Amino acid sequence: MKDSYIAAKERWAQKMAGKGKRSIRSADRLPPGQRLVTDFPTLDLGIQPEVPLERWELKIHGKVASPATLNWERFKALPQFKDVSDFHCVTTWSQFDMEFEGVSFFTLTDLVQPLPEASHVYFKAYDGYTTNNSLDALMDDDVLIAHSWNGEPLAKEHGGPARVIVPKRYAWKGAKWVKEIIFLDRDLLGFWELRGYSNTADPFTDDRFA
Ligand SMILES: Nc1nc2c(c(=O)[nH]1)N[C@H]1C(S)=C(S)[C@@H](COP(=O)(O)O)O[C@H]1N2
Ligand SMILES: [Mo]
Repeated sequence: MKDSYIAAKERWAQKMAGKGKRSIRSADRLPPGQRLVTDFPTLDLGIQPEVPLERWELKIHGKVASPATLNWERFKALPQFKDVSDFHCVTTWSQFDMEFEGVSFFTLTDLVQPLPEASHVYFKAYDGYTTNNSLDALMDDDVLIAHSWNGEPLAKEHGGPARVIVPKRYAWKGAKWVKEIIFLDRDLLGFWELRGYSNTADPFTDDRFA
């Protein structure tokens, strides 16, 4: 078991126990080339799918021991996780102190049990969008599937019923209207990753394009 994984899960356990530390403010908090906004812009492919809660499903499968298809009731019955993070879009806007609530990625991996060969994760969304992440990038204390933002159910334009939040990556790495989470034993590029965007997408190293 990797030390970085254990450390991240420990930080997450502290947050789940209500003892997590808030992100520390510093002069370096805004990544290079970004400007601060407060109006949470929306970005999508021009489609904002309407997914009624009674038809919503999240299918989690691939290289896992216990695949799961969650309906809304089962998803909301999982341990709930609230966290505050900063949000960075590759089109140069960032917004600080975004409070998202949902189900943490650690809770999902505890549920489906990724197999040892699982190394990457591919996300599919209800609008046809796809994106990918390494499993390492997701096994962090701030990654979640969010259904609420700043105390309100996530609006449709921001990916409601539920979206993925990966704060340490540019925001295109988090699928809005998430529908499927597929664990893989190899990498598979998503929509923007196939179109010239960086596969690692680290805002703090200006890592925008491949
Ligand atoms: N399903 C889906 N997810 C998506 C996108 C999309 O077009 N479809 N756009 C991505 C991009 S480029 C960004 S910056 C963020 C924008 O989230 P927001 O519209 O809530 O600001 O969602 C990401 N997730
Ligand atoms: Mo974006």
